[in-house]
Amino acid sequence: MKQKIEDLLSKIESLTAGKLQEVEEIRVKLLGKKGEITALFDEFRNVPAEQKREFGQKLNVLKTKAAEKIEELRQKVEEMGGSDAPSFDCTKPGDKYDLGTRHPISVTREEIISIFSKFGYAVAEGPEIEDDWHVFGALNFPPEHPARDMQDTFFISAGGDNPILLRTHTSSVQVRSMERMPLPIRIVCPGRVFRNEAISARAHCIFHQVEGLYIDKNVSFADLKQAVLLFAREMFGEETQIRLRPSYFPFTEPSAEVDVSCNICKGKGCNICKGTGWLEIMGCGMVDPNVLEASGIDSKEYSGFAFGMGVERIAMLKWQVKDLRHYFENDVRFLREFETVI
Ligand code: 2NM
Repeated sequence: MKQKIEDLLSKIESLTAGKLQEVEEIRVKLLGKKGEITALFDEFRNVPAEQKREFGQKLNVLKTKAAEKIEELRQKVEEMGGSDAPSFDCTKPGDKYDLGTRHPISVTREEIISIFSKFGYAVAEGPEIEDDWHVFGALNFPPEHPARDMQDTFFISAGGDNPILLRTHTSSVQVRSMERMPLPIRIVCPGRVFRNEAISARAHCIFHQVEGLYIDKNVSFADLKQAVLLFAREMFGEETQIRLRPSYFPFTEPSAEVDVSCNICKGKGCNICKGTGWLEIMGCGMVDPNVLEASGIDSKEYSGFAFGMGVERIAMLKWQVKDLRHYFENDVRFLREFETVI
C-alpha cells in the first residue's frame, strides 16, 4: 500500500492537461467511484489497526494533493482559453470599423483634373521644395519683387543667388515641364503651395492649387477664353457665364481675373457674391514671351496661355464653406458632411 501511495504521488506531480475534458478524465480516474485513490480507501479497511493512523494520514495527504492538482490543471486550461468549444467562432461577423470619407479638397482637385483631362491636358507634378529660379527667376519676377520677400515666402536657405524655398505656386512645375517636354504642351499641375501669411477665414499658409498651361503654335487669347468657359460650365453648371477683368501677373501678358456668375442667386446678388452676382475663380493670361524664352522655347514660333486657381476657394464656392480653416482642422463633423460626395 505504501508503494502504491508513493507511485500515485509522483504520478500526480507530473500530470498535464490541454482541455477541460482531459482534466475531468483525470479526476474520474483518481477520485471517481472506481478511481485509484477511492480504491485505496477501500483497501484501508483491511489495514491492521496499529498501522491505521500512519496510512490514514498518508491517504488523506494523497487525496488533498490530487484535488489540488486537478484544480490547478483546470485553472491553467481555462486561462489558455482551452474550453472544449473552438476558441473562436469563425462564423461570427467581423468587427465593424468606420470608413473615412474623401476630403473635400481631394474631391475638388480630382474634379478639376478630370475636367481638364477630358480637354486633353496631362497631369504634371514637381517638388514642393524648390529653388528661386523655378519659382521666380524663370517666371519673369524682377529681383526686387515683393513675393521674393521673407514676409511672403518661406526660405529654407537664404544664401547665394539661387536660394532654396517652399514653392509659392505650382508654376514652378510648369517651368520644369517647359524645360523638358516636347512641344506642344498641355498640362495641369496640382499641388500644395506655401505662403508666409497670417491664418484667417480666407487665407492659410498652406493651400492647394491647380495651374494649367497650353503651349502650341498660334495659341490665342480666344482659345484661353474658350477653355476657361468650358471649364466653368463643367464645374459650376451649364448655365454658368464668365467675365474677364484685366489684371497683372509677372508671368503673363495680358493677364486677367476670371469671374463666374453666382450659382446661388443666379446673378441677382446675394451674400455669397456680396450682391455683385459674380464670384472670382481664377487668374489667367497669355504666357509672357520672356517666360517662354527663359525655358528655351522660341517665342516667335510658339505662344501659350496659362491659368491658376486655388482648390480651397473653388471648393468653398461649390459647397458654400464659409471658413477656410475647416479644411485643415479635420473635425469629423465637417468631413462627414461630404460623405455623399463621391
Ligand atoms: C495664375 C495666373 C496666370 C501661370 C503662368 C504659368 C507659366 F508657368 F506658364 F508661366 N503658370 N501659371 C499663371 C498665370 C497662374 O495663377 C493665378
